[in-house]
Amino acid sequence: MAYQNIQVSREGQIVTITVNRPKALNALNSATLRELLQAVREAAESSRALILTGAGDKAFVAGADISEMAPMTPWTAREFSELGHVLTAMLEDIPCATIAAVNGYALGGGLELAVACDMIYASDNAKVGFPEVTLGITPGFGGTQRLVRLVGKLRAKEIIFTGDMVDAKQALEIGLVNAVLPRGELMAHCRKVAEKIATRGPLAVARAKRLVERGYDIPLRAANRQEAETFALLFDTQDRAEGMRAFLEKRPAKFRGK
Ligand code: DAK
Repeated sequence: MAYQNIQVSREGQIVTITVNRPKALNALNSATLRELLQAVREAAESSRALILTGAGDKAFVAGADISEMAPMTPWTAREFSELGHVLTAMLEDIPCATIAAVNGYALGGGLELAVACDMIYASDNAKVGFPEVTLGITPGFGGTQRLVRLVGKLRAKEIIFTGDMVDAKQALEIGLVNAVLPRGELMAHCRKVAEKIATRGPLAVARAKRLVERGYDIPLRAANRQEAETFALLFDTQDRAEGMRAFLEKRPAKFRGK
């Protein structure tokens, strides 16, 4: 499919999706959200890892597109918010690993995309935050709920209530990003992580992702039961047999996702 607002590239098992509206600092309008939905769905079916980033050297995504939001009615705002919720939930639900390469501003809806990814790596010039309250609104794509789960209530409320930006170093200190890289090294680092994950057992990675995501919101004992069941089920797979045989034969495993 030809996209107007994003670019999609593939290297082996890794798909990179770049939000490509650099003149608007890659702000998300509804057309971009729809294209992202389509591209993420396709990547989920054909790849082991997905890297999400922004075009240019200034921004990952500077939020929802304010010029599109300004004339919205409560009803169209609700529809817009739903699109963002479907996209962020899809990033959590798909079996492949998702990595946000935050190469500059990740604000509002941009940070909401990042915190829905499995891992976040930031360039040293990155600035993240939720400026929604400066516009008289709240985050609308799940940001309040995902941020609090990552950094805890005190820090989440400070970020959301003040609308202040947090720089890359502070973001690392509070556990909002996995690592900070010099800006020229960000994409290479993300690719390296993605390539490593792509060599691991794909069923195991997909199931581990699901266990972490689903287990978070249910009691520990129920989550641990799910873990035990998943662990047992994977013993029925060819990949499990291959992984253990490869270890005993002192060679790299060749996983087939079966
Ligand atoms: N939307 C539209 N255009 C944007 C934009 C945005 N979010 N961010 C930047 N731009 C545009 C600017 O208007 C400017 O366009 P021109 O004037 O050149 O035409 C161009 O990008 C370059 O921006 P600046 O000239 O401002 O660049 P600076 O380096 O001076 O400043 C900045 C960079 C990131 C600090 C600044 O651009 C900025 O503050 N941007 C806005 C950040 C922001 O407030 N983002 C929106 C967050 S709110 C909901 C659904 C969703 C959401 C909430 C509720 N429901 C429906 C309930 C989500 C909301 C958000 O994401």
